[in-house]
Amino acid sequence: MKKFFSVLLLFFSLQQSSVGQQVPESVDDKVQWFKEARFGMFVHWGLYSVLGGTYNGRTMPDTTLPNGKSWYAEWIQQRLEVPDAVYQALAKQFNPIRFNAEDWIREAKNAGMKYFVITAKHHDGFALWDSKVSDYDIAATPLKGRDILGELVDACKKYGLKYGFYYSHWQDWEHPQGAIPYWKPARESRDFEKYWKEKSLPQVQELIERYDPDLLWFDTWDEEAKDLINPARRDELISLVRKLSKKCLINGRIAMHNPGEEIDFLEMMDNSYPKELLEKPWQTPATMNHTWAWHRGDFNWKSAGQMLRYLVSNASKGGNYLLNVGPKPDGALPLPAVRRLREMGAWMLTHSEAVYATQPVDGLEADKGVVLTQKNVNNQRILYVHVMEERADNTVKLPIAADKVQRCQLLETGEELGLTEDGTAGLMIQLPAKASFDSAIRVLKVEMKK
Ligand code: JFZ
Repeated sequence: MKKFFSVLLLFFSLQQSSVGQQVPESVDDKVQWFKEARFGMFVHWGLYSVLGGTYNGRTMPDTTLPNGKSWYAEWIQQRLEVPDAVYQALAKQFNPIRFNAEDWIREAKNAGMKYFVITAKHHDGFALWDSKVSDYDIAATPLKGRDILGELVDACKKYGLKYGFYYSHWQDWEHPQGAIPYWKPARESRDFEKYWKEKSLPQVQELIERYDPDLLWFDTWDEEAKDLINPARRDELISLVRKLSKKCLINGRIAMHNPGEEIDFLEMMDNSYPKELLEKPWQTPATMNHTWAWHRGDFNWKSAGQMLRYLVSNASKGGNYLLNVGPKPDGALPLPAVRRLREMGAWMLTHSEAVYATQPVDGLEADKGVVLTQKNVNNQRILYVHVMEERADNTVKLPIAADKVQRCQLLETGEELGLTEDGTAGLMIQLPAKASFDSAIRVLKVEMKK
């Protein structure tokens, strides 16, 4: 009987820990998954997706655009000066009949992604969930009654992905006191505090209470944000998040110019890749083409191989790669994006052990076009040599002594590779014949002697 009870007790405590909110033991602990994840999916989806880069016969980029360069589809309201009323009425047209949360998350999972971040509210101010704070939200669309974010969260839980939300805490083009782009004349009463208190903070609170996210992705980038998102407001928002969640990570763009010490990870500039090792965990948000949200006229697709090289080179510096997809207004993912996700996933299928939970290798110079990651498995050091370019002589040099190496294999197939000592230069590894590869990156697995 006693035994029965203790088994019962054990059963309940196990239940507790898997069902209830997992409470990390230390601050460091809660960031651990992020440090190991390496690859995530970013999604920009909202009313701007309905326009897909075109308004009133004009398609971005357009020579009349202010400030030339970016023609992100999610910026169309500003870029093509869509009147507020016209833009906000797009809510009635947002009817994604092909939206299926599991389809999206399965693509992310199969690509090898470990987390998912979606624009709960972008700069336009439209909330992708039914917000008590504002009527400018999903409830104003034909989707009324559907909980899009909830469906995505459930799918993430089902497929084992961490999840989080982009929330534009600074710019809000709908709220009369939300911040707007610098080229617009300042709003009459610049009572940002009003917006902050009645929309920004309460919506962040809603997102946490309703969906219990693993991370929040805040966005500031402009000089102007410095005054509005000053250290006091930054810290106010951070304390709110900390008060409501033990696990929710906060990114550095909460206050890009002065993120402070309390944030959990750094956010690189868009599509930018640091050269050196960084103190904090970090990630690069990146696009597959130019735009973030879906744009009918953006054909600047990067190849899967190129994106894998970004992913791996970030991993070699201890960082993550948050790769964006812009779903169409009907909820389908664009096919060029899907093909790239699947190609990347095919590579990850046989190479992910060289990516997830690896460490950078400091102080070991590899050949040009070659990057390194490493991990310890049962006290054995394993070095992964990512060969990202064709090698003229089909060999790779490594500055380590041959007698330190136990075994060197091609990761994908397990084929053992020939090693020769290359005098003082170290080790010369012979790659298999080129003809046997069609992959963007060949990975050598070098097991070091214990
Ligand atoms: C911001 C948004 O304005 C954009 O729509 C998108 O959501 C992106 C992920 O983030 O855009 C930025 C932010 C920072 C820089 C450039 C664009 N930056 O620092 O170079």
